[in-house]
Amino acid sequence: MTQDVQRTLILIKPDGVRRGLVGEVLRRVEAKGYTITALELRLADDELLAEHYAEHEGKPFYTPLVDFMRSGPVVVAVAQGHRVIEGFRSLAGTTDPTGAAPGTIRGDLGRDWGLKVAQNLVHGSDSPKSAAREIGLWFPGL
Ligand code: DAT
Ligand code: MG
Repeated sequence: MTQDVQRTLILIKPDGVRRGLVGEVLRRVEAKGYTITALELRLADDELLAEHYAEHEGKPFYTPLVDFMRSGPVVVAVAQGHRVIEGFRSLAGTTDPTGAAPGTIRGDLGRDWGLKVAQNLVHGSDSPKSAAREIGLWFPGL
């Protein structure tokens, strides 16, 4: 396999911060062997979240999603490593935490709380293009 060192944007969402799971999520990223190259706790504003979730604008869960994402601080991180974009998505598990596989962050630690938006603890970029865009948004100049 050819070397493909990538960077990905990871968010620990407000539910993860509130529940005290920051260390657990970062532990899993590091245990997998990825390197954390940027890390910050931040309260995101509407403008940034609108950019970040632009692809979901107009969907029924869009407004609840943005409201949820600014309901408390998020941890913003960049992780680096060979195929880390796919690798972190695999660590995170599928979007709906109820069905996410045990062993994944969402599968082990998340659940459906019966709300309008899925609270699933983490975000990870889904492609090299998204990763470049999202890292530029959250860490301009990085
Ligand atoms: P992912 O975070 O797995 O990349 P996504 O980009 O499709 O998922 O959606 C962004 C977030 O929006 C997701 O983490 C949780 C929420 N969400 C997505 N689809 C949803 C749905 N059908 N109902 C409620 N919330 C949803
Ligand atoms: Mg997504």
